[in-house]
Amino acid sequence: MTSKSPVLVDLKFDPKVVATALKTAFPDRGYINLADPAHRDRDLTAVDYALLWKPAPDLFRRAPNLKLIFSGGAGVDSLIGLDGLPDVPMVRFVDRSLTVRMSEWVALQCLMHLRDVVGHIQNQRKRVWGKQVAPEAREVTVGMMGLGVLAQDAAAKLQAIGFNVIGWSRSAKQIKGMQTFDAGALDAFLGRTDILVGLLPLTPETTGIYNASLFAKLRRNGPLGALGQPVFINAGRGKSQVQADITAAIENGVLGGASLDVFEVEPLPADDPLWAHENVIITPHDAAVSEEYALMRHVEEQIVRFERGEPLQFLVDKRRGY
Ligand code: NDP
Ligand code: OXD
Repeated sequence: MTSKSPVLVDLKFDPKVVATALKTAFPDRGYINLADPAHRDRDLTAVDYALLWKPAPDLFRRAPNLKLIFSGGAGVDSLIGLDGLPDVPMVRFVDRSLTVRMSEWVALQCLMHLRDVVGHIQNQRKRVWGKQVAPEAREVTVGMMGLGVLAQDAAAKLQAIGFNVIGWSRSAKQIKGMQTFDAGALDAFLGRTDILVGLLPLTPETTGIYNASLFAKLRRNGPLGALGQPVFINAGRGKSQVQADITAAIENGVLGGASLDVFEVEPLPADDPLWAHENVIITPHDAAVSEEYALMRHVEEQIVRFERGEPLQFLVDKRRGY
């Protein structure tokens, strides 16, 4: 009987959490965890599988016989384009818990802006009784840019709250209860959008897509109460946004507010002007973190499928870039 290949793990997550999750993972094949000093110098030439998030630059040279690569996250932009990336299938992380967390974050941000939570907190600190009459969610249109796994779940939850939700994606889609627009209909989509939610992967086409010209096409004088201007929310990738344009749009009133989980440079530098804007909500790329136990289970399940000759799930189309 041939022995099973261990799983090579190079995840730039919290090393303690990864080590704990690995204790019970891959019992019949084992693993090589490059974060563990005891594993660091192991021979990787016979390894078939690698689970990666921001891997070491020499990883593909040290592990030249990989058959399958797993992304430690839903996004694969940090893997695609890496020097030496072998031409083997790549599986990304799609997981219930990650999806649910993202939907919670998106719903939270939409409600924060709908109900001007920041304004209320400022009033509270000043002991001001500043009553506001917010629009109802149904009066507000949330436009989702990207209609993949995460955006579709978030959209359903926003609809349950009452928002009117529309969506835009590369290929045309039919989704119950939602007006959708394909790539060629971007301007029509933007012109109906009060709260823009970005859940796009980072590819050459989506780099810098959230810029001044796009913000200027969002619906103006919409129902967003005290704000009156559209809001931009992004949890996709930071390099899809032109950050200087967001700052300018907030300052010149093209945008009434923003919620950003991702940034051109992470961590967001301490001197970035976005930190200081009262109507910008910043979270440190933690809208939906990968849960390590679920990640290991997902990798195990896909390896079992692979070894049985069954089709893999959540395959990345490397040509498209996501
Ligand atoms: P999916 O691959 O399921 O969906 C991507 C969507 O974007 C699809 O609808 C796709 O269109 C659309 N799209 C891609 N390129 C274009 C384009 N050029 N023009 C128009 N639409 C485009 O991804 P997920 O929903 O799982 O994840 C989305 C992204 O969220 C990830 O790539 C990652 O960057 C980010 N993310 C962020 C996290 C965080 O904590 N902030 C956590 C997890 C993910 P089509 O349907 O036609 O293919
Ligand atoms: C991901 C992320 O892509 O956490 O999963 O950003």
